[in-house]
Amino acid sequence: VAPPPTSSTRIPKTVEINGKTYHTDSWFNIPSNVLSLTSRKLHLQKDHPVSITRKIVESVFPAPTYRYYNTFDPVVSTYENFDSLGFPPDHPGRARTDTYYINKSTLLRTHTSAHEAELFRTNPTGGYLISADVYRRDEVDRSHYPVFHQMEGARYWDRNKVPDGNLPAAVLKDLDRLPKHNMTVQDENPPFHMKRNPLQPHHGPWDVEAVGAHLKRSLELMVCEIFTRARKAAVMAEAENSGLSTILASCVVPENEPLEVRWVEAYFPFTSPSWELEVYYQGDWLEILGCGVSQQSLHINAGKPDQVGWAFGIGLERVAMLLFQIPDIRLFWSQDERFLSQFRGVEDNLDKLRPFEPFSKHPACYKDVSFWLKGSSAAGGGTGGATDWHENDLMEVVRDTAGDCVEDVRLVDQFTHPKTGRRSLCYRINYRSLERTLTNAETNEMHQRVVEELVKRLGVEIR
Ligand code: FA5
Ligand code: MG
Repeated sequence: VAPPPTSSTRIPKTVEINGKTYHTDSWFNIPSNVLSLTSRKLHLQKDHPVSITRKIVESVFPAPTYRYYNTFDPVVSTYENFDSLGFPPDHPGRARTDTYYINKSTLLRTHTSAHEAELFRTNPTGGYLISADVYRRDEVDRSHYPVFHQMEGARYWDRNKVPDGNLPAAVLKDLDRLPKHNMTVQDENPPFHMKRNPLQPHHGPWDVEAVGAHLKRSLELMVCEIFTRARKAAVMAEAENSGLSTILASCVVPENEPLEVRWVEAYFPFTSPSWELEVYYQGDWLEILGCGVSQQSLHINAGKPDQVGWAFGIGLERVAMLLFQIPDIRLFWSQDERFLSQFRGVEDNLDKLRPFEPFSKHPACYKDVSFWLKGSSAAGGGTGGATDWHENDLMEVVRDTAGDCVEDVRLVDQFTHPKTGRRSLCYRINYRSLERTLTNAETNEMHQRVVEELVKRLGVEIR
């Protein structure tokens, strides 16, 4: 049953995305600022940090084994994005609070895995990489944006085409051909029979042992490549800034203490077992990708029941932020020359890669908004309204109204009236432009509009 439309969006009859027209229905929930980003394709914009990052990842997964797919349209069916991957009908990711729908059966992909079922059927080689823009309704802060880019990879082997039908032997032989690295890897996970991550009925333990080992080494090599380049860039910049010649600087790039990574058990409906790879970075473990041994049902449904292999998905912005030391995810969308010019020429010559140098940081301006939720009064007849509340709706109103002038939005206080049962929330909005200093008058006016839109679209009552 289609829920009523979120009050935050007026529904046009049709929308045009990348030259194609789609009919909407009551599921439609895409604000115009998000629609307008569907044509940007940062992963294909030469010398954009997202594109440079894509190239570096591609270099670790070479053709012809891996074939590259970089131009898939962001509009996919609900079936492709969820059902084909085994997402249960009640999976929270399907909700309209989390996903941008054009209509009930058509949406903006939330991940590159939406193309997995099709490529398992049609890709002519033993592996592939996809890079693409993906869309999620989400919170507002320096590492979340409703549009970001993912890279998906897969590698598989056909049981009937390997020597003696010995799949593990063939996979281990390929593993042996991969380069070694000197990272410190923590991996305490048993290779299979984990809770929620059972050995699949079509796999023997040695299949999983071998495929998992190939997967892990391949991804460790990728992370090693990225971090080695990031370190080299930082050292070169430091040397240049202190007046060393670049030739001399390139000789002093140190052998740093080995990079530390760890494998953590994870869960995805379309892999078993599944893991996430975390990197120790500036004192914290940072998740950078999800992966696992592909569910055999996907290969079977693709008409290739004898294929066995692995898949992963990585966030390109997250990697690019580390690689270039980019502090705020909004910067990727900047058309400001002071941003773009810093990366010119890097895609063709990765030795030119340097950390991003922030242009002057403009002052922050914090404004609070406190309100009672719609219909949350006991006297008003129950709790109906309060249960409709979803924070992402507020985030979207803020983005829609103040655009990229908002750096983050945080819940700072909440309160339920002991007698009436009404619920009150207080959010703190940080207004800060990346490109200029906002005037007081401008910020006040913007905040005023945000408050008015919250009342109009979400029916809250300002305190
Ligand atoms: C997925 O999207 C799975 N499709 C990944 C996968 C593919 C698993 C194939 C198994 C096999 P997840 O939602 O965790 O998983 O996202 C994967 C990566 O995308 C994350 O590790 C992170 O690097 C990046 N990512 C996720 N959400 C965001 C976000 N809001 N902003 C920036 N990067 C994000
Ligand atoms: Mg994750």
